[in-house]
This record gives sequence, structure tokens and C-alpha cells, in this order.
Amino acid sequence: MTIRLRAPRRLAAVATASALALSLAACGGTTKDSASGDGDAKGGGNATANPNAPLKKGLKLAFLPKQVNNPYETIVDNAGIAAAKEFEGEAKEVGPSDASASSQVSYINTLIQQRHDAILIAANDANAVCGPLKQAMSKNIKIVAYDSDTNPECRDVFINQASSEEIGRSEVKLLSEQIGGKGEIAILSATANATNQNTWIKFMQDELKKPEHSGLKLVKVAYGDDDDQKSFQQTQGLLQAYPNLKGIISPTTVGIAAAARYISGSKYKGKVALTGLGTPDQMRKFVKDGTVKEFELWDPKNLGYLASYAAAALSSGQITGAQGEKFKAGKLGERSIGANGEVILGPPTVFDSKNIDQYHF
Ligand code: RAM
Repeated sequence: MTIRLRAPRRLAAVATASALALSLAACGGTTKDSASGDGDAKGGGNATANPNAPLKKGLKLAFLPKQVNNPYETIVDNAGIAAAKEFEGEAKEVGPSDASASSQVSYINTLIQQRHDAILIAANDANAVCGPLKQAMSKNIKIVAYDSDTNPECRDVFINQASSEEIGRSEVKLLSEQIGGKGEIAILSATANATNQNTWIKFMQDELKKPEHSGLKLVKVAYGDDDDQKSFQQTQGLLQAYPNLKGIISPTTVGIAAAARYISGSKYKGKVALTGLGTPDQMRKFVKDGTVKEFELWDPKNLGYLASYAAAALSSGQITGAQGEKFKAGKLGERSIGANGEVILGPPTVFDSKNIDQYHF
């Protein structure tokens, strides 16, 4: 198997971006760095982790994705629901059909009334869902953010798919390699308030400041709202408005698939490069027809699986969400909680025509 991990670049990037990472964390509000400091926010009053506590049986978990009709979110949540069976829990998925924060709020309120043990949320807007999630925490419902974070004080842990810094920087590097380091580029994102995309874009912008990328000019960040049709139209709009555009980064599986579909049927095919985050199943035909050379993603199944085990560990008192705590995540092994209550799944994989047929998700 040809899995290209980008570890060396990742290491090199860490030192240079620590200042940015700090400023991003500061924007997020209160930080979580000790078990005792978390006690009040959670309302449960009992903030002591017992790493040897057995996982409780019959736990009720609910996944609240950004939107239900997004193939990526479906893979993540189905894997999380299947994982819950391993520890004899019950899990379900509920959520809006568009990636809007206001509709997520009403789902949170319903889940509180239904007294779930844990709510797992991919936040459409860090601030909009924060108050209702705090309400849930005050009723001892554990909150796991996954995929897209809320503010640290509004959840117990955040299961991050990969290092945000690595995702952002590697997207710029991938595109730069494809267009020879020169020309106008654009970003086609998800919604304007999506925490995950916005964090990645900040790292992309920081990466673009490096001398080796001085030939690249970011002309526009467009938003397709993780809606297939809107993403398709935004791609068309970008290409018309910027006739010299050389490449697009779309850090969303919905966006990159729609952009690839537009480009593959247009005069821009083979002329404008496209990279970003996509599922191999959605992108296969665009890699095979030459529209896309390389793109990346982590395994969404593992993200849902890890989130489910984190929810169970929290609900069983094995962890509280404090930095340094550890828990066992079934087949993924032991995982530890880092700064700001963040657990990182692992590095992304880069897909191209040589390896894409080995991946089926
Ligand atoms: C879309 C969503 C999701 C993101 C992936 C990469 O499916 O925006 O939040 O993580 O793309």
C-alpha cells in the first residue's frame, strides 16, 4: 500500500506556527487545562477521572452532524453508531439537512429533554451552539465535539481528524506543487462560520506568507455552504471572475466533489488545478479523468469510532476532558487528551491515481 504520510513536513512546520496556534486557541475562549478547572463548567461537580472505571453498558449517545445529507458525515456517524455496539451502548444520528447552526440548536434542546448520556456534535458555528451545549453539560450530559469544534468551555473534548495546522499547510503545498508555485489561487470553503474550515484557512493563509509561496496569490475565499449545487455554482463564478486562476483548494468533501464535477465538464479541465479534502469514492472518477491530481483526507470511519469511544469514556468517568488523561478507544488503542481538550485522530493520507483504488469510503 502506498500511503504517503507527510510527517517530515509536519515536524518542520510545528515550530513556525506555534504563535499562530496560540492565537487561534485564544480566539476560542476559555482553555481547558486541568481537571479541577473543568468541574464547574460541567455542572456535575465530579471532575476526578478514574482511568480504571469500566465502560458503562446501555449508554445513550446521539450524533449531531453538520448536516445529515452529506456523505462524509454519514460515514463518520455510521461508524460511531457501530462502535457503540461494541460497548453495548445505543447511538443514533439526528440533524439538519442544511449546515445551519440555528437548526442544530433545536436538536440539542430535544436531546437534552431526551436525557442522552452524551451528545456528539460537528458544530456549524462555534458560538451559536455554545449556550445550549453548556445547558446540556449542566445536566451532566457529556459533550464531544468532533469534526468541527465549538468553544472549549462548551464541550468536554474535541476529536480532531488531524492536526489542523498540518491540514491547512499541506493543502497549500499540494496545490503549489501542482501549479509550479505560481499564479492566482482561490479557496472554495463550506459555510462561513464552520470552525474546522476556518481554522484550516487561517493556517493556509499563514503558509502562503512563506517566501517559497511568494508566487501564489490568494484572490478569493468563496463559500459553497456544503451544498452541492451552491458549491458547483461558486466554482463556476470563481472561474469566470478570475480568468487567470491557476488553482482551487476546496477543504470540504462536498465542495471539492462539486468543483471537480464542474471543472471536468468545462474548458478549465487540465488547466486549473483542484485539490483539497475529499472522499476517495466521490473523487475517484475525477482522478481517473485527469481533473484532479492529488487530494487528501483521513479515514472518516475512524473519526466516528474514536468519537464514540471518547463519549463512552467520559460518560463512564474514565476521563473528564483534561489534558494528559488517557482512554482506550477499542481497535484504535490508547489515546490521550492534549491541550484544550483535543484528541487527534492521526495524519491524513494523500490520494492520487496510483493509490486511490485501495480506498473505499
Ligand atoms: C465536509 C464537511 C466536514 C469536513 C469535510 C472535510 O464533509 O465540511 O466538516 O471535515 O468536508
